Amino acid sequence: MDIRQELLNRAEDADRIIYALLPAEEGYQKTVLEAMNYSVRSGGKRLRPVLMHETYRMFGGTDPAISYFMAAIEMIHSYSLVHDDLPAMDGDTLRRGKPTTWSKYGEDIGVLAGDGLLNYAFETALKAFDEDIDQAKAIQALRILGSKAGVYGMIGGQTVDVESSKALGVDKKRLDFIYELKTGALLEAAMKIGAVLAGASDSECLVIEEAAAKTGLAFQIRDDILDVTGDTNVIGKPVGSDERNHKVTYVTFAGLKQAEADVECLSEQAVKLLDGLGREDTFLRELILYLAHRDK
Ligand code: GRG
Repeated sequence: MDIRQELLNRAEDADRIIYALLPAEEGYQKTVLEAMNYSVRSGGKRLRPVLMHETYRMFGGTDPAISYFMAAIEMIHSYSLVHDDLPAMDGDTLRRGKPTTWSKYGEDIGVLAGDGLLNYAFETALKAFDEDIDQAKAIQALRILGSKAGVYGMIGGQTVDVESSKALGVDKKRLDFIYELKTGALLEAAMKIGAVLAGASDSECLVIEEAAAKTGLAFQIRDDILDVTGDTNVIGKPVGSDERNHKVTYVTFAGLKQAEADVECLSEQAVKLLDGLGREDTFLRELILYLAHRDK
């Protein structure tokens, strides 16, 4: 399987689903709607909806209502990037090779576009209830989405990250906490929601959550490595920013070589967990291994 091409194909499928659920750019509030759609449409690997869809398929899910959750998780991911780029946080002007939302629309609209996307994500996920869907499973999926994106998930991780980069400093335990929540939580949500909606058992959902956590940690360590060894033209944002901002990362603690080895090991552990479920899914397996070696 050409995993790179296969991921592109599936990302295109995800794009079609997500774009169809974006809000119309009309009315007095048109500017914020445009900025929201700009943020979502500006590219990205669509990993979270693709992981969700594939986990759903792995457990035999076929219902199109999954689409609303796929779009919702990408909207939440996009909002997190929009807010992360704001001057109050990283102050970045380039993402995915394009101007960041705030640098194109202004800081005020940047804040509102992020807020709008977060809220619209839940408005979109709730549309699943208009379809013929198992309501108990959809409620469970909503709970996962809310908690993994919230203060006990991604926002919590981002908070500790922001504080650590200011004054408090960071030790390895704190860094693990940040990575688990800031990056891992949303990947866990993606895969767990796929599993829950497809009717996986509680124990299967736990295995998926653990595999996703390992994938998330490997993904973030790879991100740290790319900030040292990556190519700006490929990544679409400046490299070397961690060092410029005196940011302590996994590479700081482990060094490049060990970090590379740990990414490999975590990805293999994630794949082993999936294999243990006894459900054939070559794409998911290959994707996790590919992410360990990604160059963007
Ligand atoms: C502002 C609440 C709030 C959270 C921000 C996601 C995040 C938390 C910050 C972005 C910066 C960062 C390095 C996050 C770690 C996760 C990560 C590597 C995000 C980038 O995800 P990709 O590579 O992005 O899937 P694309 O562009 O492909 O969608």
